[in-house]
Amino acid sequence: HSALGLSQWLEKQRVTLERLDAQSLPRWLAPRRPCSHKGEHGRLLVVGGDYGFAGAIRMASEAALRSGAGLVRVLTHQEHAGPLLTARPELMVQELTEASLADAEAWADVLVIGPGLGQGEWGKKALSVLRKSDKPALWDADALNLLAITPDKRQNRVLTPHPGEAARLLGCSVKEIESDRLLSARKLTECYGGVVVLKGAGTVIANESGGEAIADVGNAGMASGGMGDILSGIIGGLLAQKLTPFDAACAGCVVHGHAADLIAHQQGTRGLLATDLLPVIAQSVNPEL
Ligand code: NPW
Ligand code: AMP
Ligand code: MG
Repeated sequence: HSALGLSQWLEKQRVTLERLDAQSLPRWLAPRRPCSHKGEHGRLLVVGGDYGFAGAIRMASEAALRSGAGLVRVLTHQEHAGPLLTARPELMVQELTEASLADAEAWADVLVIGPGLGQGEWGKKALSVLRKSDKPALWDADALNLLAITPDKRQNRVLTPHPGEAARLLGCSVKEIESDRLLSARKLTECYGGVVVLKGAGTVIANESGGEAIADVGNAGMASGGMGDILSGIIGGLLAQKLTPFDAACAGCVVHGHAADLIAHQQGTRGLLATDLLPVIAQSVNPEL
């Protein structure tokens, strides 16, 4: 991936953190047991996709399937259910209602909330229900914007802010976040607990017990809409496969960036689409090949 420039850039920034790249993947992603079954690979619930953002929930839930989650269930608006099922019949899609949310929360091993959730009453209500759950969870996008308004702290949660969301969570500017990305990630774990994935070129992963690493993968082709929604699905899918929150975050960032690098080597960075990653995630998540 050095041809894509990230490694040299990290070198210049004098980054001293543990650098994770495609070579690291086998430590988290052992080949599957030949006799395994779908229940063993986890039940994941993905909630979001308000009007105007239906693509986000599709990208997150498809990425979760491609990262190997056993079963992926989606709760969204009724109008988005049909197109989602046509695109990806492997998904189990229902309208988001009080009853479906209670049922799906009880069914799931892991929860992903935020992609395209919006910050209106619809999204707020879903988040207020799921924040009472003690199941491992990934919060992204609007779940982070809502968390900034009503903060809490907990351990078994992965937060995946981009610098704009991180600035909202810490009540500071994007410039301050970017001036010391490791310090920003540490402050975020201190305030909110769990694992923080501070996204951007050289994504930083940190937890409160001092686990810290940087993803030395990815490229500027990833600076395009939907890329973060794909990452949420990948990390959610890995959590469902019982990786610890810190390992799921580290492995997920590497799977994501490595998939984008495989594509960028073929077609360059400009014009790379988030959905281009979907078929390549399977390659990235099977490092024994
Ligand atoms: P600026 O001003 O652009 O430079 P928002 P969002 C800043 C859904 N999506 N470094 C940025 O700065 C998501 O899931 C749906 C520095 C701006 O201030 C969410 O639910 C899609 N600054 C919802 O849309 C595809 C950075 O953050 C702000 C930065 C809103 O999410 C798109 C922008 O962020 C999208 O995923 C960086 N690296 N990155 C779909 N197809 O359905 C960001 N900023 O206001 O949180 O909006 O990220 O687009
Ligand atoms: P989001 O802003 O939520 O869509 O997330 C964007 C995703 O793309 C994150 O995983 C970022 O780390 C990644 N990304 C964006 N720009 C770059 C870049 N220049 N180099 C590497 N990764 C990037
Ligand atoms: Mg995002």
